[in-house]
Amino acid sequence: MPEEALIVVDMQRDFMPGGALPVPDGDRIITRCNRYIKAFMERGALIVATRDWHPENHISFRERGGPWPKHCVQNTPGAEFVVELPADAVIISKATEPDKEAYSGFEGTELAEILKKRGVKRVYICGVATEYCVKATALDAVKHGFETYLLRDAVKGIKPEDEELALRELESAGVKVL
Ligand code: VGL
Ligand code: ZN
Repeated sequence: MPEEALIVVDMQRDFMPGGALPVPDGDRIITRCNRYIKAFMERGALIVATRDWHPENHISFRERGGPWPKHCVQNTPGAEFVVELPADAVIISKATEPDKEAYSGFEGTELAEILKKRGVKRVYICGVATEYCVKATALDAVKHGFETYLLRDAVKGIKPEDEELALRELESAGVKVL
């Protein structure tokens, strides 16, 4: 049983430059994420990829008074992964209900149960955006009792100041920033 999992958060087209809700320089961590995916596969870790997977009328969209432009709509090119995932990767779709927002990969999903069932004790996290979905996922990982590591060189935030605050908050919560 794998003791470790790599959780790749929301590495999707709409979060990259040119997408609907771009993370500045988000594309600069694609290669690093791909390298981590390979390295973790080679050491027998479970590979998990979360994806933002919104219905057309999601509550977080501006049309409904939410903070974000329409992004990562289910089964559209903007929702596609930009990283290379193995065939046996666990794909976790989140924020799939019209009236519920979910930044964390653990929120409203089976992720915690899947990790526990597979014997995972430690999780390593990379992806976007640091101060939103990466942060929420890492905080929930700690809450669920996983030893939690953040791969600093393979995350990217929307605003550098907010990203710094998020990293400090994560460290206070017990996340080890590598
Ligand atoms: C995210 C804003 C809206 C993220 C998702 O993946 O960090 N941010 N939806
Ligand atoms: Zn979203």
